[in-house]
Amino acid sequence: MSEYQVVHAKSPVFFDHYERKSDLQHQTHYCPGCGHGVAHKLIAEAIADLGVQDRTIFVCPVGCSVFAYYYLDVGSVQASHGRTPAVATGVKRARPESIVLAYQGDGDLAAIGTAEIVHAANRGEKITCFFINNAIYGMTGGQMAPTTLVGQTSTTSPWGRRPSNEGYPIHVCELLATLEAPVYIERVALSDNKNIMHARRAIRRAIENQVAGLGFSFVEILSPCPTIWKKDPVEARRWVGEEMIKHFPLGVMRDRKTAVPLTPVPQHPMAEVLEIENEPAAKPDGSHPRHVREVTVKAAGFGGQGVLLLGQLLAEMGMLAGLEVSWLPSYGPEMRSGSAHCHVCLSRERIGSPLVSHPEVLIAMNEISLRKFAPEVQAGGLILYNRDPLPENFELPPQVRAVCVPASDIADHIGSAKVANVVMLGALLSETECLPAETALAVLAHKVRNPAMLELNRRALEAGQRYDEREIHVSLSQPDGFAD
Ligand SMILES: Cc1ncc(C[n+]2csc(CCOP(=O)(O)OP(=O)(O)O)c2C)c(N)n1
Ligand code: SF4
Repeated sequence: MSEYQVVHAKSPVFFDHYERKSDLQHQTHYCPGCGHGVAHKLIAEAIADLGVQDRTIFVCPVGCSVFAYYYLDVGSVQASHGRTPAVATGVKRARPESIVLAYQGDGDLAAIGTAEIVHAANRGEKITCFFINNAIYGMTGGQMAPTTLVGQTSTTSPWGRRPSNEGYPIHVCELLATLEAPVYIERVALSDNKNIMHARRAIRRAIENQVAGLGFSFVEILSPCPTIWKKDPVEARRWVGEEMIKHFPLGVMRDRKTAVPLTPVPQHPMAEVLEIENEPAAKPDGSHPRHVREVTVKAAGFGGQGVLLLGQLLAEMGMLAGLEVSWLPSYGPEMRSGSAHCHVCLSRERIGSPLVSHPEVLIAMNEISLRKFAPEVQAGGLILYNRDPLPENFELPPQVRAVCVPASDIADHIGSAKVANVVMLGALLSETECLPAETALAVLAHKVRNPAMLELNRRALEAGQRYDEREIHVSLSQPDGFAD
């Protein structure tokens, strides 16, 4: 009878099921013998043991480990290729109490994102970076990486890496160890059980440093990639131990118990930086100024029509009203007459994404924008069009209302074509009642310093609101898509 019991349990930091695939939800997408799976396991165990699951944010890279967020039950952010340390910097600075883990492959970290890792390390960001060095670009089929060994073949170096043509492999740990700020740098290997246990300690140490509020910690993990190396999992591990370690020696290259003292940068509240007075988020009874829960707007037109400014005005009004806001501009290289549009969200709750794919309100300052963006408007949504009537052969999307407000003509009449955007703002406020007009006046008074121009803006706002009340031309499409 056995005197001991083998217990096999998955770390609670892993999800119970991996929902990426409809079947085999207990399996990751990694190839058999891949180092990523082992590295995930060691990281998950360290997070669980240190009791920081609830405040960990994992920044996923582009590469084979792009789907790490399907496995680790922690906060996740997906960075674009090479940018993981930059994204981690932003997250850590915005949420200093969180434990931010950046994770990258060698193509991602040492080629595409060389600048990001060097500067994050040099700034001594209080983040933890894990660097999976498998000497190759795995996900894209085996191109040469900066870490590919001399003589190692790859799809882009079929003759074997030659220093005379491709340079020598980059030793990232040694490179970062020339910088002042990092507190911890170590290279480990997933080559055999002894080294894996060593990697486990290093990973834990690098996270512990962050829990203790120390600075930049970095662990390079030499890792097998059996598929691209065309070896079976056992051979691949052996190759890590026999070949990779020869070229990338293991060991601790930096270990400071305290961070290099850097003078902390004072952080100021956003309202102070923007020189605005922030009203309380809600009235004492918990209600907000208007009934708005969330309004999403896309404003589009030619460059020069003030659509980006219109979005900014709305966003600043939202801020004044204590709402969460976002403003995302999009424009071409032309300063004038190119197309421009912006996405605006006003919400009582935190905004997940500033991208407005299906706006409730489209402000179309020209026909091109109307035709381009109208199909995106949500059912029950509204289009404000800067002309009366709607163009011929234009079909409103199902259950969308269009209101024609010739804002440019009205602005000309007032005395400046420049205020057409504010006429539209007036019409928007009166149509949706999303925010009170006084908020618009307060924002305009803050933005427009010239008294004559401010007066024009005030009249434009009023004209937009009044026009909406009097001469409005409304078209309404039926659910089947036919305008009435
Ligand atoms: C800017 C950019 N360049 C190139 C690519 C294509 N790409 C996707 S993954 C990848 C290689 C990733 O290799 P590595 O970082 O070593 O990770 P591994 O897959 O080996 O884990 C490349 C080149 C991309 N998505 N974006
Ligand atoms: S290709 Fe290599 S790095 Fe990618 S999952 Fe397979 S073994 Fe892992």
